[in-house]
Amino acid sequence: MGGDRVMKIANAKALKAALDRALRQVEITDIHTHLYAPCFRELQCWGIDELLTYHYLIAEFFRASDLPYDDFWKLPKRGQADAIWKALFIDHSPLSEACRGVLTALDRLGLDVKKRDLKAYRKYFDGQKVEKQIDRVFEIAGLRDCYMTNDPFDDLERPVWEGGYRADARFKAALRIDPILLGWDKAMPRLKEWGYDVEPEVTDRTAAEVRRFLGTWAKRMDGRYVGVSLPPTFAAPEDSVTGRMLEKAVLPACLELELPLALMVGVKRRVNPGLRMAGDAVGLARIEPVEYLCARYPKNKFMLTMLARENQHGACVAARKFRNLHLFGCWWFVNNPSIIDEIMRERIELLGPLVTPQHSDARILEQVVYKWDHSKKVIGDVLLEKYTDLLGSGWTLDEKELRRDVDGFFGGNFREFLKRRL
Ligand code: RAT
Ligand code: ZN
Repeated sequence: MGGDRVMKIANAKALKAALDRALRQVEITDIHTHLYAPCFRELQCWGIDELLTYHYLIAEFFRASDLPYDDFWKLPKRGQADAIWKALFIDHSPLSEACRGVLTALDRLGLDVKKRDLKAYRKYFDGQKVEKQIDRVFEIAGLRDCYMTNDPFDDLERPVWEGGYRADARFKAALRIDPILLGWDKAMPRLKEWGYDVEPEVTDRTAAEVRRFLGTWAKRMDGRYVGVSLPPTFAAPEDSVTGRMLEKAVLPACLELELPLALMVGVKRRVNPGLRMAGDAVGLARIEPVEYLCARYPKNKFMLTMLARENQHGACVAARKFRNLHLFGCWWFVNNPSIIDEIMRERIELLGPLVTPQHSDARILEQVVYKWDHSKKVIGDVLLEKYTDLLGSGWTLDEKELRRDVDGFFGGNFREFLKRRL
């Protein structure tokens, strides 16, 4: 019986008000983005021309225009943005999620979208300094911090890590290892060049050297997890370079470094190469490789997000079976209100509150504004329904408990997972 008595939530109106407050005040940890800390300078994309030339919009542009691909790619960034603005916002209504996102971001930044005045938007962004813009965007989006995607094979990013990196608590590192697992033929010569004694085959020596490489980079970056995006054909166990590298090098390194491995499964790269980065698509993956990894490596932690809508249910069931598996995000083609709604329901119904329902995948700074605005709305609506059902059973709840849950959904659960002992 402490003096700290918290009022129970008494009725539907109080529930809605408490939930709205919790959602408004929650400080979000965005666990997968392509944003960069300020020291990476021009690697961080921001502003209206970058927003308009986001690869989601480029894919949509080519459906609305008959401009040949190469002619588009030859245009300067502003020219590309002009073409996209005209095709997707003026000649057609900007109804898609990616188009609506641009408008939400502009609106929340205080720009008048009714005017459809691209020149005025450019003028506004031209007058901003990126450091200040980061502060402003983080504040509007309600972001406490985010995880970057950090690739040691990226020739623009690597030099910053090797000299000039300045930590910023808002930007945490995640070591991205796609080249090691999916492009060993190209990664191998680079590792050799950097002084690692590696060969095309995953010999014991090569695996040990890859572990050394991962350890060096995880420590240099203070990486908080290791990540890879995988094709729908991803298999484990598998008698292949990928399979051997995963089990002989990556998982032992993750265990030793106490870092989870984030599996992002289901992307088919370059289905339409003419679209470049916008040409990736989705395929149905199998859940068995994830189950195998979680069962075979119970001391390793795994994070999982899947790209196909049809894979979401299986992913929830897998997460029920393995406490070393943390589900996160509605990734890319499933980051749409109708699908977020469905996935959020599935996850809550099968897993209760212990998931991370969303990450932004933002590449352009201002995207976090819309990605979180739109997702919070959908997640909030589902939560309202679920808490209403809960109160309908006769259960009672106070605002502190509600906040605990909401904080968990938007970052707390992930932090708990990172700390969890297995
Ligand atoms: O969502 C995206 O922007 C994709 O292009 C990918 O980067 C994907 O999220 C990934 O991390 O592989
Ligand atoms: Zn991503």
